[in-house]
Amino acid sequence: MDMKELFTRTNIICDDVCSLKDADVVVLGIPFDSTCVEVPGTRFGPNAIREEFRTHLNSFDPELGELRDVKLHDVGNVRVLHGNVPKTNERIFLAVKAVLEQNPSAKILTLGGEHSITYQVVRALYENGRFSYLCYDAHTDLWDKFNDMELSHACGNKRVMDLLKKVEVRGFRTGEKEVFDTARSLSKVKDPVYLSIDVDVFSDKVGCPVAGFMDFEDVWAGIKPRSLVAADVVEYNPMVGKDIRVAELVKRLILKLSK
Ligand SMILES: [Mn+2]
Repeated sequence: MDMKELFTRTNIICDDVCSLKDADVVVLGIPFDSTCVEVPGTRFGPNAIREEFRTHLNSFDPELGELRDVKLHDVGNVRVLHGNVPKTNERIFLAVKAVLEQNPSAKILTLGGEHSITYQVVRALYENGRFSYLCYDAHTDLWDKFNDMELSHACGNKRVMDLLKKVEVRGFRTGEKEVFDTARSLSKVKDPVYLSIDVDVFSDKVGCPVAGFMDFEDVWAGIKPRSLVAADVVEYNPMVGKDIRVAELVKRLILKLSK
């Protein structure tokens, strides 16, 4: 499949400042939420984040610098097949591979969509180099199967763990005893890391809200010193309401990934 079959570019985060080949940071949206069991709508996350990014944010950050100086490219949204989990997963994998083929050193920032998409991005990046996996999530996402499905949003961290072994989850505060104990038993991972942020760690504008939240700036304080190979921001659900901290997080991640 070529880029036009894999991506739709009707809404992009900013006017492109450089081509895909020359970019340091590549933004990629995955508007998929077909395994969601609580509040559907995270499929609207990627475009909502872009819209809020363009509407509310200044391009300058006092600590991280100027966004206009970043060699940034938004490749658009993966053409997902709603309701078809296996085929969408395969397409996500191919889409990330297609980006890496044109720009092997690109730092990819993925906008979800539900959390099941993360595993496919990690799988595609995995052949490009070794890294650990750090996840912020109110849930452990360590189920082996959920609703009799291995590729559910609730199994994402488990699938990544099957592949990478080195996995750490932070901010989890709900779950069955079995998965909770597994999450607590995980060691701290070393850099470099793939960073996955489920927005439910600090927000209730999500697909599966959990009461009690980490402070947004505490989450950022944990991310700030890390060395990142790539990142994703998932589970934002603009159908529940707006939370512009998500776009703010995306802005900081773009600036950080560009360093
Ligand atoms: Mn979660």
